[in-house]
Amino acid sequence: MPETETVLSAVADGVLRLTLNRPDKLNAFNDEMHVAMRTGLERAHQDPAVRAVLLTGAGRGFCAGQDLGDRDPRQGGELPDLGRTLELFYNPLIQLIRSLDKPVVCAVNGVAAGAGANIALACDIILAARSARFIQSFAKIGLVPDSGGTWSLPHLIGEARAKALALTAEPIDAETAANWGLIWKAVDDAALLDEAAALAGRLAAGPTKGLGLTKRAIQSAASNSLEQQLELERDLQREAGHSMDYAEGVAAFLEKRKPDFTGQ
Ligand code: LHQ
Repeated sequence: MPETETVLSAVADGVLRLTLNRPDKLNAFNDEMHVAMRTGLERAHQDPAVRAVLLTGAGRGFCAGQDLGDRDPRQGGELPDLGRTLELFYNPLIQLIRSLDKPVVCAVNGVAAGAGANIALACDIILAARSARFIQSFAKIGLVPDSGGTWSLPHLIGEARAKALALTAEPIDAETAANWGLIWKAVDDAALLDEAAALAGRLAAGPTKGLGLTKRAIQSAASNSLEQQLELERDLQREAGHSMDYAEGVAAFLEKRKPDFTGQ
């Protein structure tokens, strides 16, 4: 894997930590950073040693979305095809997070704006520093929320709040985001990374197969009827029941000891 500076990548105890690393730009995405994120997430898909992902940002911000200097309309010439940018970079990024059959924890360490906010929302469990803010900045520059924002916002917080956030671009703080159900919880700034790392570590030591199937089932609920969902649960439970971690989990329970899950 190429060692890139725009995304720091390290695996320890089953957790792949990806740290967005353009702190001077509040970790806004340029093309190089997109490629580095893609590489990191593809590794998460392929490497059995990776059993959970922790995504965070370096410096005072989490991510300010697209680097607007990279798409400067003042430079003249042909107008950029932003749809192409989504097709090439943002859409595959969101799909890589959602389709990963391992948990993705996001530690939102500071401001999350534009696509940066919606990348955070695509993760499975989101913790945010109390000082962090979530901003659907798109309206300020005449764009439409992307990176799944127009899907995740109404699903998570309902149409009324989704529209207000997207149309006004008003920031909300971490506490409000947690109270609304946009994220899991707000954490004291100093405790954020330790708490998120501990959570990711716990998940990485868990029954990876079952956790991955659980993620898939919950994500399927948005487009399934109850009947379809019950059938899906049947199929996924069948698969989970054939995992070694199920056998280990039950054995450990009956033997009154801690389970030693291998992820198989
Ligand atoms: C930045 C950025 C940034 C460059 C801060 N770019 N430098 C998809 C398809 C294709 C194209 C378009 O976009 C998309 C998706 C999107 O993400 S669109 C939304 C793009 N993001 C934004 O509109 C957010 C822009 N940033 C801001 O509004 C503010 O920076 C926030 C509210 C995030 C933070 O404000 P402050 O805490 O006051 O920090 P700051 O504004 O002073 O920023 C610090 C530095 O970071 C500053 O650079 P400088 O050299 O002056 O210190 C900013 O220019 C730079 N920066 N965001 N997106």
